[in-house]
Amino acid sequence: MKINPNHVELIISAVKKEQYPEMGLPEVALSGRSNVGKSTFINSMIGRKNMARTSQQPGKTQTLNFYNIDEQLIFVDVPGYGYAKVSKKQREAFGKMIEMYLTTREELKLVIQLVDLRHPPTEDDVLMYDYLKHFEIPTLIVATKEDKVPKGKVQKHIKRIKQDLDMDPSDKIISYSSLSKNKQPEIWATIDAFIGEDTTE
Ligand SMILES: Nc1nc2c(ncn2[C@@H]2O[C@H](COP(=O)(O)OP(=O)(O)O)[C@@H](O)[C@H]2O)c(=O)[nH]1
Ligand SMILES: [Mg+2]
Repeated sequence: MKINPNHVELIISAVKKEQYPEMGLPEVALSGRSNVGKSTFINSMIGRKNMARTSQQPGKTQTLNFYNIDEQLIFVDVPGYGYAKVSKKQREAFGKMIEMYLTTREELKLVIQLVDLRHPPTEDDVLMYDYLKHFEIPTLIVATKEDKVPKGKVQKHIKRIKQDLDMDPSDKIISYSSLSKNKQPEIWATIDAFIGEDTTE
């Protein structure tokens, strides 16, 4: 997919369902721990430095942020899980909103779950992946911050992530660096394959 970086805009930071866009565009949601690099990932994919706001304060993104990507798809930046400083009540409220979105949103074609290539998945990462599989939500795992892992160790870390997540063999995992943007074509091709499904028939 070719994206014009100038044709990217934040449609809405939604706190409730009624605010979700009704443009009928396919949606790709980003999920992952706070600070894993979701906003940076979106920025790197669209070739913009500051479209999705990256957080100095982790856990700050507490809304579902819908980004119109060149009228071709919508990236949805989902609040990061596993952030301790959010109150339990707040957490439950976000949890409900995210759950509703993930399980009922027809436009949702793919969840890209970001994990940190440097470390084994956290308990929250495992829970999130299990959740996605339970609801049969198409998933791509992107193991990010690849630039911080020595080249010779990348495969070993990928293997560990696959094992710890008990990954479905039909799901794909791609290591990625939002700085070097290596393998961006492969990620776009994967996104294309998932969002293209409906239009081919
Ligand atoms: N070295 C490196 N740093 C990254 C990468 N992706 C994100 N970061 C950094 O990780 C921090 C958290 O990123 P952010 O996008 O705000 O995470 P979010 O909370 O998941 O949205 C920021 O300081 C980013 O610059 C990457 O691929 N490589
Ligand atoms: Mg963010």
